[in-house]
Amino acid sequence: MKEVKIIGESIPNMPWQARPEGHLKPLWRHSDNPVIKRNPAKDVARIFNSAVVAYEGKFIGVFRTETDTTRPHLRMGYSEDGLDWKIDDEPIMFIDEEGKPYQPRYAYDPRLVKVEDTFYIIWCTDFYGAAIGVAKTQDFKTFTILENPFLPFNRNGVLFPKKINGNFVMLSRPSDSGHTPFGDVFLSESPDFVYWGKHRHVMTKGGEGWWQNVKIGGGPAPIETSEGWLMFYHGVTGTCNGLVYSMGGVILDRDEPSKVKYRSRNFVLTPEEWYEERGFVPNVVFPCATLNDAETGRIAIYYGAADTYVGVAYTTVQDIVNYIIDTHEEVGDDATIGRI
Ligand code: BMA
Repeated sequence: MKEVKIIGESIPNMPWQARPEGHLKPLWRHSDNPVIKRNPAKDVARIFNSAVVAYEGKFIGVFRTETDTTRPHLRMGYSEDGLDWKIDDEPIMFIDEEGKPYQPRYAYDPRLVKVEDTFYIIWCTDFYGAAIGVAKTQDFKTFTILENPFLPFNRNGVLFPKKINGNFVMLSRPSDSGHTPFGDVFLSESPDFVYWGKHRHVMTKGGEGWWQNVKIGGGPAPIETSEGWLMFYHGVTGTCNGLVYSMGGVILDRDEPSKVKYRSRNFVLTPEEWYEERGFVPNVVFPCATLNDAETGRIAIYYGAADTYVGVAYTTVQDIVNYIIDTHEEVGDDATIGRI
């Protein structure tokens, strides 16, 4: 087993349960999943695909909430322990860069990432169709919407938690206007969070594993480790009963993250429990955030389950990185920077 370390902060009070005895898989689920159940807040029918961070000794999150209209929007939530969440009664109210109110028509699948002293929210927004929306906050009171980084159609914007070679780096998954039947992960850089370029292809769908043969999309913000950037992502396959969303694991090069170093041919989590198999959209696990403890190597993954619930799964950096290395395969242009 390779010795692997998380490079980053420690969160000693993050949620954690040890690997159950005899459990052989790379991830294990929180014993009291789902941690967010149906009808969890005022006028909210379902919360899923949501993002959390450690904040001032506690936990704070941006949640994909759906009311009885089923149109998604974002709300803040707060937790002492990262498991029991109090969700705001109202949506996040955004302003534009001139200070005027500016509400997205819909907002879903948020990621929440701290770079230097600023928290960025990245979500799927309406910009003449599905596209990446971005906003920033420093105090979780004022939320400023920034320029749309990319043209439509695009989803799964995932920001790296630190600048690389002086630039912000964001993954995304260019797509179409509907339930995209294709899609690879790309990377773009920006010196100022306004102009994005140096676009690169990171990874393609497919390979030995059928679970990711229709499309893939980035997940939580990548975790810096001594082996490279560890990222969980979703991979989708088609069946006679519709799409199935599983979770994969990949390690990207630390200095040139458009190069894939290792990628598991196996899913690391797939719908197996009732709350993943049954719900508004059956058979979906969709990771959007992790909490990581550099001191112990513990990782807690927050994932949407069946477009209805929030689940938590655990692993350690040592276990998951070694699993990805042991089961890795090279697919397409994984080994290149992806410029052609
Ligand atoms: C994707 C997104 C996700 C959702 C998934 C499964 O296209 O819309 O929000 O979890 O489909 O329905």
